[in-house]
Amino acid sequence: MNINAFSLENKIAWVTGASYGIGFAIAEAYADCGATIVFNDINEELVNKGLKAYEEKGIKARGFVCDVTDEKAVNELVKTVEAEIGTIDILVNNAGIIRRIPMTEMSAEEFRKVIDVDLNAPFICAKAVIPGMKAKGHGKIINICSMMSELGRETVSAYGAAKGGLKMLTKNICSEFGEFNIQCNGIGPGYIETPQTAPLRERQPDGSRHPFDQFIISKTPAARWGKTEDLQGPAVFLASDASDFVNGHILYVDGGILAYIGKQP
Ligand code: NAP
Ligand code: GCO
Repeated sequence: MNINAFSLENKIAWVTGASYGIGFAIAEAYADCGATIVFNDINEELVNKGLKAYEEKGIKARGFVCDVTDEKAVNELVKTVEAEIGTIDILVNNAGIIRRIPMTEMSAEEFRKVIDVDLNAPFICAKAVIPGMKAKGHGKIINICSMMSELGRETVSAYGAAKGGLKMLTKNICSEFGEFNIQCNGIGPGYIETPQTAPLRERQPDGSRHPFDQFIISKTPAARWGKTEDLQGPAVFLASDASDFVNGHILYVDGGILAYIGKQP
């Protein structure tokens, strides 16, 4: 087998919302495999924070202030990248938000906001990069889904609806553009230690673990939360030539939660 199939040399990767967290870890892995990194975040402070973090890792990334829900701004970003760096070979739709609110207490506006960032924006960003990928004859689109693409739980109705829709958007991009050698797959992280899940892991006043933290440990065969590094290998695989015949697939990187009924209390 040609192990260079996992190389990302001469590839341009755009990872959305990648100043820190899962997006940063994926972009770092891509850079380690030879890719040129482009990332965006929602404000200049975050972009500068990200640029500093990439620099500390020896990565020369290009950062853009861009709200992924703003189609005009997204198209401008892609146009600038294509003019100044080159056609985007790899898009990772990573930017996302969650609002943990009981459904009957959630406003329609709050629901729409989550759908806008977590589902509409991946559509906007994919639509922006596909023409370049078609012209170049290849492309990789990776949507960061979730276990909530498969399961529900209290207080995350908007997030689950968005991530379930993102799973199906992944399958539709696969269906519509596979003939142009564009592969669109998803990564479904389990429970990962990032700022987004920090509230679920906060120590209790008596120093004990958060009840939800204990719950996730009991539901995970690996008996631990995931780390962003756990996602790097799967993300490189889906961005590389090694996955050219993998399309429309959601790769769950969850330590086995989705396969496990949970440890008996
Ligand atoms: P995170 O720590 O909240 O980071 C998300 C990043 O996206 C932040 O930099 C955020 O900026 C940015 N962002 C939010 N809205 C944006 C917008 N409109 N335009 C541009 N950037 C925007 O999240 P994470 O834990 O790294 O998660 C990254 C992705 O993985 C998300 O899609 C999340 O749903 C998914 N995921 C996470 C887990 C987990 O356990 N952590 C598991 C499964 C899936 P701000 O700092 O301004 O919010
Ligand atoms: C939650 C968590 C999850 C994780 C992830 C699981 O509140 O249940 O935030 O949604 O972020 O999506 O795959």
